[in-house]
This record gives sequence, C-alpha cells and structure tokens, in this order.
Amino acid sequence: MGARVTLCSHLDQTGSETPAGPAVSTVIEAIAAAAIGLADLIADGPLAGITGRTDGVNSDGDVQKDIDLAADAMMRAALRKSPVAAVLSEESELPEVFDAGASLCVAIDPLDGSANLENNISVGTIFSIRSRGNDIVSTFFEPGTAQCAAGFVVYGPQTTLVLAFDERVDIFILDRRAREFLLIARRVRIAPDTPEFAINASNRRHWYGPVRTYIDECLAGTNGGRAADFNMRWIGSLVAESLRILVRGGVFLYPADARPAYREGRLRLLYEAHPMALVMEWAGGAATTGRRRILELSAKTPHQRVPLIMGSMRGVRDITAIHEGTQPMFDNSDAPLFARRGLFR
Ligand code: FBP
Repeated sequence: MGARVTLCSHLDQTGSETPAGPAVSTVIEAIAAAAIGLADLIADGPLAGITGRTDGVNSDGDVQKDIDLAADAMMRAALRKSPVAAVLSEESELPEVFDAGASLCVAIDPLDGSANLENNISVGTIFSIRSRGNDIVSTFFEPGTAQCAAGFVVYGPQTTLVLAFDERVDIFILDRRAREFLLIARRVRIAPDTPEFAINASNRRHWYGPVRTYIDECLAGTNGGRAADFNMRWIGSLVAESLRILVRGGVFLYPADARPAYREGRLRLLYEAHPMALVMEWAGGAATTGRRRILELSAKTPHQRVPLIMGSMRGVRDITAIHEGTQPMFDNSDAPLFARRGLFR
C-alpha cells in the first residue's frame, strides 16, 4: 500500500486554487465527520435504540424512520458550523437558511434508502455543494452544472466516501480505529463499456418503449442486437448501485414510467440525480433522463423528481440513441422485440 493519505490532507491539496475551494473543503470535512458518527449509529442500530419506528412522513410523502430523523439532525448540526448559507434536506419541505453571509449552499439526502436497513443492506448520505448566488434560495434552482462538488457515503461492510471535487473523483474508506477517511482510489474512471444493468424489473409493465427496448435487448444476450450476455444487479439502494458502477461499470436506470406518481421518475433531482450525475461525469461516465443531460436540468421545486439513467459511457449512449426520435410519452405497447428501431445505428 502507498502512503496513508487522509481526507484532510487530500483536501489540502485539492481545489485550493478555486475561489470556493477552502470553504468547500470545510463543508466536505464537516459532512465526513458527521458520517463517521452516523456510521456508528447505523452499525449499532437497535443496540443504540434505533427501532425503525415510523415517526411521520417527509414533505414528499415518504415514511420517515427514526434513523432518517437522526441522520438529518446529525448532518444539519455539522453543516450549521460550516460556511453554509442554506441547506435543502430531503427531510424538510423548504431550504433552511443557516448563515446568509456564508458562501455555499448544500442539498443533502441525509440517509438514502433507509428502508434497506432492516435487512442490513447498504444505505448512504448523498450531498451536493454549490456557491451561493445573490438570492440564496434561487441557488438551488440553478442547473446541476453549477455544483462545485458532490459525493456520497455508503454505510455498508465498509464506510466509503466517494468525492467529486476539482473535476476528479476519489474514493476513501473509513479507518474505524483512527476515525478518519483514507484515500483508496484516486481519479477513478468508470469502465466505458460493461455489459451489466440495474433496474427494478418488477416495474416492466409500466415502462415506456425505449426503456423496454433496451432491457429486452440486454436480456436477449448474444442472440440479440447487443451481441453480448448482460449481467443484472438491483440492490434498491442508489448509493450502492452508484459505487458499483464506479468500481466495475454498467448502467443504472430509474426511468419515468406510466404510474401516475412515477411520470417524472422516482429519484429527486437536487440531492440524488444532480450529485450522482456530477460523480458519473467527472469519472468519465454519463447521466441522462434518456433525452437530456441531467447536469443541464434545473429544478423548479425543491423535491422535484427526475428519470435517471447513468453509468458507463457506452451504455448511456446506447440508451440515449434508442430514445432519439421517439415521443416523450409513455409507450407501453407490447410491440415485438426490435420492432421499434433499427438495431445497428
Ligand atoms: P429514499 O430516498 O426514499 O430513501 O429512496 C431512494 C431509493 O431507496 C434509492 O436508493 C433506490 O434506488 C430507490 O429508492 C429504490 O426504489 P424502488 O423501491 O422503487 O425500487
């Protein structure tokens, strides 16, 4: 193993040339410190009094567990002491102004995928950092290209921090004894072409034409137009799926579908899709709705949903190509495989 590089020493070397760099580093350190405490709480679970009990619903109607509320409180407490003008959390309806004079705004999903915890499956924290504009709240409604850093923590067998900052992506693992994150992979690049996909296949009957076409082509394996046997994964945890893509490539799809509540997809733009798209792009991958680059989208409401298709460049490009020339509507026709488009274009 090479020299031991801590997150703090990495941040001393990274992004310091950009005007926002030092403040961004402070915020990242604050999130990382809170994540260490949250990793302890998650690992102890019921032993620390976490019951998984439902305490209410958040602004989006999602059930809030006690661990969701604890994670939110921990992240807010950390950010409150940082140069943060306002925070938009999944757990509250509107952005909260912390220090109107501070230079950054943070959108955060304090604990993504908490429904997985009872089964001891990986969950995570997702964050997106922007420079504050003249109007604090409007900062959140700038396109995703306005993010100056983003990343996520995976609380799994290891606690992993993925950081997109200074146009590069680096991965850290928590040294539990030293209670600090150590760099394990620098300038991560996503494999450009991995025959692996992740989608909740139980929704197949609700998918629209292009998504169904792509997945059917993958399932056809070497006999189909993609001329490759595809593997499939679905964890149901965005952070775990995203880390897998960074480590071994593939694509992840949570598309819009025909169910009334899913016409704009399931995932949230500001604290799920935007940060993941920044991570993907800065690691050489891509992220799209199928029709538009995620980073070019601006939210109109704080908890806006968006279709998210991301991962290896080739897979995302192929899926985008299938969308070209199709109508942006839900096409659930059971047209035979390959009937809707030429295979080799
Ligand atoms: P929350 O934001 O409600 O925690 O859920 C997000 C999430 O768990 C993602 O991590 C995951 O990709 C998706 O929901 C799974 O959704 P579904 O259960 O519909 O497959």
